Amino acid sequence: MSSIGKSINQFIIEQQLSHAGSGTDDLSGLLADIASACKKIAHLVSRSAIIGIGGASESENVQGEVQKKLDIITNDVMVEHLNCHGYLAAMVSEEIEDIIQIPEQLPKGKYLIAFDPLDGSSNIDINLSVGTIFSILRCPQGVTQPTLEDFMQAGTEQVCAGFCVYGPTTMMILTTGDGVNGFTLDRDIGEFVLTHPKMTIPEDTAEFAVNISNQRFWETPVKSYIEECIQGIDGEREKNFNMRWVASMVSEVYRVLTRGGIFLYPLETKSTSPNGKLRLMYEASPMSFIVEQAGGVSSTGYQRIMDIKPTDLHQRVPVILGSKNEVERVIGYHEEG
Ligand code: AHM
Ligand code: MG
Repeated sequence: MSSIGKSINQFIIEQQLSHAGSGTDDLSGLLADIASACKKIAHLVSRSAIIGIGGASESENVQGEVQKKLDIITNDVMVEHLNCHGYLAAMVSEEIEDIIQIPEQLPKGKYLIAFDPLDGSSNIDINLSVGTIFSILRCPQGVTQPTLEDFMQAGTEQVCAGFCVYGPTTMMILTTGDGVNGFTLDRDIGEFVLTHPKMTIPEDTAEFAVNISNQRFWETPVKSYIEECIQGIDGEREKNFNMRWVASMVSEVYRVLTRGGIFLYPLETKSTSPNGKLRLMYEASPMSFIVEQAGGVSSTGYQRIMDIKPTDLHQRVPVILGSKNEVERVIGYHEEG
């Protein structure tokens, strides 16, 4: 029987039952809370101009970036939806410097979460897609007040990763390590329903995404690769490439999941942000889990991103992900030096 149209909650519960064989655990409850938060965020994003919550705030986040009003509001939405049902022991957010502990009077759970509540938020005011990215980890047993060390887990330890895109439609993309499924928010019934089962990334592509204005900072392997894409049919590749840059990772990864492609935010040797721009725990790591589960590859150029054990909550890493053959080609250039 087709599972198209199944609600996200039903889908997760059935997936858990089919694997554990015994019953569901807190993960389905936690995912239901995340879905509720994302529905609220979708609503706020679509009404931001009408209700006067567009534009910049007066504060900066831990990375010194000016926060949008919606960065702060959506962070609060995530925290409020996720801290009260006893599924989590603590949270990490792009917008908050330290670990967010669950208030003392509330029950603690067995999971940890890292999230970017509104990725690509520079796009809000120009009416382009933005999104929410999250990564779920297990909290070490017996820990009720998690510390930095408890969060320092490699991407391979993730229990679940997902992201939501607030675009022409609102979509949630999810993996629990058993493939990747896409759910569309049906606003008539207020539910995410399965519309894109078993998403897979084509192994080959002729489309790349990179912020080419940073070209002067890249290392030779990335410079050479992008140069050969630009040369197209006249160069070594003997085929033409197309380029896209939305400046919203959720949209770029969604595009890669639907029609293939390669996305790069590489190492930038002489810039102020030498490790690239993207954050490991709530951007690179969850996206890498999703990309690998869809048959793609995700690397810094030198190392599989899923293997990196973080040393800091807001650590940045270079990201090169997408269609297998293309990413492996770039990794090959890094190996050649
Ligand atoms: P953000 O979390 O502050 O929104 O930054 C992350 C975003 C990604 O979604 C996107 O890939 C990148 O920043 C775009 O960077 P740039 O401004 O260099 O184009
Ligand atoms: Mg972000």
